[in-house]
Amino acid sequence: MTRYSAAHWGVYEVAADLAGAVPRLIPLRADPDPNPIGLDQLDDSVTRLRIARPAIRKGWLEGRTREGRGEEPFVELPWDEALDIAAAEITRVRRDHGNDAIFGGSYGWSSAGRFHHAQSQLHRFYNMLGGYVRSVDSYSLGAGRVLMPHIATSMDDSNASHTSWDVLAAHCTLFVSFGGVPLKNTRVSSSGAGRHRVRGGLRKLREAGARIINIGPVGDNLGDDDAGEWIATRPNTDTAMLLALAFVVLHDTLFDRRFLDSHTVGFDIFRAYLTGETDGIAKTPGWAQAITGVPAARIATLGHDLLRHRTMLNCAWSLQRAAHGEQPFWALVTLAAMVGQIGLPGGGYGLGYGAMNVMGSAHPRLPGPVFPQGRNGVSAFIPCARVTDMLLHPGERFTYNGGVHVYPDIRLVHWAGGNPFHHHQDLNRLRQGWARPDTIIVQEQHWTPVARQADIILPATISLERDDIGFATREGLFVAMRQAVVPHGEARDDHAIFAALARRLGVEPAFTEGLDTQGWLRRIYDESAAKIAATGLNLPDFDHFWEDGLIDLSAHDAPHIMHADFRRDPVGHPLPTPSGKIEIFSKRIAGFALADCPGHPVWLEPYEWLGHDKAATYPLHLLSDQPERRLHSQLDASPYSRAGKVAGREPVYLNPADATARGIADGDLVELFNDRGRCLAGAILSDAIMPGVARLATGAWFDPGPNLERHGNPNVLTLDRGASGLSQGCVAQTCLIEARRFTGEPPRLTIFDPPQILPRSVSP
Ligand SMILES: Nc1nc2c(c(=O)[nH]1)N[C@H]1C(S)=C(S)[C@@H](COP(=O)(O)OP(=O)(O)OC[C@H]3O[C@@H](n4cnc5c(=O)[nH]c(N)nc54)[C@H](O)[C@@H]3O)O[C@H]1N2
Ligand SMILES: Nc1nc2c(c(=O)[nH]1)N[C@H]1C(S)=C(S)[C@@H](COP(=O)(O)OP(=O)(O)OC[C@H]3O[C@@H](n4cnc5c(=O)[nH]c(N)nc54)[C@H](O)[C@@H]3O)O[C@H]1N2
Ligand SMILES: [Mo]
Repeated sequence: MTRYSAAHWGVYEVAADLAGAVPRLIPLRADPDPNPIGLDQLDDSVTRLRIARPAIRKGWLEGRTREGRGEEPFVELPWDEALDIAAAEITRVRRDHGNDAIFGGSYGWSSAGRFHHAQSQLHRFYNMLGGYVRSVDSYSLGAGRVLMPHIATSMDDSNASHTSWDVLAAHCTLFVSFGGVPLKNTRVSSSGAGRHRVRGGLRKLREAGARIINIGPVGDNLGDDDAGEWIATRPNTDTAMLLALAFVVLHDTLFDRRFLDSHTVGFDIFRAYLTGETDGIAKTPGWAQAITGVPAARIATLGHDLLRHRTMLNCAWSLQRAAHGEQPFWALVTLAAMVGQIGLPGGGYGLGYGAMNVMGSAHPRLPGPVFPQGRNGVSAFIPCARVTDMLLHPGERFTYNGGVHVYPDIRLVHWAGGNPFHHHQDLNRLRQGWARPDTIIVQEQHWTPVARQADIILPATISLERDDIGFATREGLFVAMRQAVVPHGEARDDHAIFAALARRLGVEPAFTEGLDTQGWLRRIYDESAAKIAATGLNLPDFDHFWEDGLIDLSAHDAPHIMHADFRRDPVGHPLPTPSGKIEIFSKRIAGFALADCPGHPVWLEPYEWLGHDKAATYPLHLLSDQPERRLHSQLDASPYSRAGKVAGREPVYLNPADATARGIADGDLVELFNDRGRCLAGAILSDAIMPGVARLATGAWFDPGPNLERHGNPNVLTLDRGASGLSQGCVAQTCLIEARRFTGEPPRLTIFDPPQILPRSVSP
């Protein structure tokens, strides 16, 4: 019997059951392009940072202080005592302030298993108690998730219905991608990557003779063996480029309105803007050259090419993690509609072919197992990236998707399965907000930066220490994740932690429904299997699945073309927009009357960019992209992640011209800074990054020292502001900085040392 473990970064086989020895992980044999990220999950370097026992920050334990978060030592307690204290605090906050003083948004990627999904467990727990303040949307797609249902279809639907790679290889002759298709990002899929397909997909496309063009500030974004063409553009200016391409298409002899007339609404209002009738500015290639830095002739040639090929226009998600992030997505869909190939094989648009492994999958789309969360009795919510605003400004108003809402007054934060000291922008500002609630409870596996910022820390098991089911949309596998090792120390499953809290709070029967883990796994599997049976596909029963370990659905693969039904019959297969068509002009969005997101795609200046006055002081645009050797901050202590560091810090990629001008050589320790913060990084000089741009991946564990983050966490530099009044999405990619060589004595990294832990006896 083979044991398997599913993780966001891939499926692994757990090799050998030698008594006592730590099992070895090997990639799934069926995976043509395995991902090394997850192989070190049981490595000593990772295990030594596990949290062994419940602990409470000393000042909180002794006097309920708020000061000292992130600085004081922790005191270890027996589980029963820690749970009693946590339950009493939840009770106090509910009684004195109400459930809407509890923030359970708890954003983050936690683990891939469908039952032990920490947020789902947390949400169900608080729902049984009457509810909690939730968060909506994602850091990944803050602007996209709000915009897309108004103009085409939801992001979930879009992500699961991209034209498959086999169809692209057979039909597409021009693949134009803003932000490229960085293979590093396709290493993972939310809820578990199966077979890694994108390297092969890109290669087949290229071998079939398609031209592949990468547009953006980073040149090596088309895979390892695939040079492609690179058009370097200034960060955050893609909308201007897209508008100029639309201008060229509009004036081309091959431009044909038929698709626009039959499948879209509002083109003429947009056209008046494009030609300058409404604002006096024609969005010509010359106009765009001044903004993007791309020669007008290059834009014009590309614009004409779009109509002379079977063209797929794609855009990375990063483009919408920026000021006015709605605009590049909207402009891309609009341009694709003008080219007229949406719904044709190999043509149209893609939103994120390079964002995750799932994009372009031909595996069947099936309803997987879900752990039911129940109903939330609290209506207050925030868009997830407004967390610091909420903590700092209770009672203040914010706009979101056409409504006006008020930030709640949070007294208790309970986080499980996410790392805000990884994911949030402007971490120095987050620390100010984080100091305000009375109490912070964190459930974590490792002494991560967020674990160290807790008052009450409850240690959770990792996937390999518990039974679960792995399943991800269009990844083609059900995985029986059988426990492979015993839990570390006294770590407990998140479900067990919440069940124990629920017992103390009188809601255990509602929370567990009398089922244990095996009972739940059976139930959520059977529910999923019943839904799938209704589509004509019969899964084995639970016992056979559990015994076999894997269900491989790839025999049911089928080529897929996004929007094919809609193209064929827009009346019979309307889109879920108000008009049923693609909305180039959205009456609904126009009705929200937002200056920063009007009714059709527009160019709006980013809050910070290379064309901004601020660039005189901070002349480098910082891109903080997804890390190649990790999933966000997970497994940063692993040998694989650490092998990518330079001078012990996260690498920052600089153009040799920018580096030389600052006296920075390859391998130097550098300081990156702006008004918001300062961090160290290790320099890598590269011609694949355009002058004026710096690239520092996310995920180095936050290691704050006095006025200097020691490890290379870009979020001490990034801007914490909403993308627009529509979405309030995060704007991580809108950030100016300056760099200089670091000359002092390099401070020691401390974040990979476990924190100071005191025995119980020193406290009352
Ligand atoms: N500057 C900048 N910032 C960004 C981005 C960017 O592009 N630039 N990207 C953003 C994006 S797209 C995202 S999605 C976010 C990601 O942000 P997060 O999802 O918050 O990042 P992770 O490091 O994956 O954090 C997951 C945490 O959950 C813990 N965990 C894993 N499994 C379990 C479990 O079973 N139980 C419990 N209790 N805990 C568990 C892990 O130890 C880890 O600390 O970051 C965002 N931040
Ligand atoms: N290995 C690994 N893979 C991951 C993740 C991870 O942590 N590790 N995280 C996953 C998650 S949660 C998400 S949401 C996806 C995110 O997927 P993306 O948003 O696509 O990922 P990024 O790496 O942030 O950005 C992709 C590329 O966009 C380019 N770019 C940045 N700004 C601009 C711009 O203004 N214009 C243009 N044209 N290009 C720009 C950069 O060159 C960058 O390499 O990745 C997923 N994949
Ligand atoms: Mo993400």
